[in-house]
Amino acid sequence: IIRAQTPSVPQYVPDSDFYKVEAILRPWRIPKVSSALLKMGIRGVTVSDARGFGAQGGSKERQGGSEFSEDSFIPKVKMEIVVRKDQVEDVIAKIIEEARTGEIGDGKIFLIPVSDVIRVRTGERGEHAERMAGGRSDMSSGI
Ligand code: AKG
Repeated sequence: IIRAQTPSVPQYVPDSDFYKVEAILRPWRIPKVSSALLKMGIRGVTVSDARGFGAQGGSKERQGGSEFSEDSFIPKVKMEIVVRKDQVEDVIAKIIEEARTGEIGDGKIFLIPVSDVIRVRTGERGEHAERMAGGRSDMSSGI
């Protein structure tokens, strides 16, 4: 019997085992986002101070005739998390839940396919390199 199946994992293009979730967020929301990710068992989060602007050109309100200037770059934090494909949607949903204010300037999330993950200490690759002690699999197995 062939049943219609709703894929639990969306068909990302291009397909990959791992993806980088790259989020440009409000700095003051970062503690909220990172502690929520930690609670879900996500380990391995990188943050960098960033400065940027989006469609508004860095201004809080659209102003006719206002020109872009370097001063318009607004402080943001770039958060980068590499996860398995099956974790992507949970991570994105959690970031939105914790980072969203509904106001202009909440930021953006990019999803980037990752060819491989290599742990520097051991040379492990792929699933072995991505997995971290204290991560989601350890939490669910009660370690
Ligand atoms: C933009 O430049 O598109 C903005 O969203 C500016 C507002 C902000 O980032 O606080």
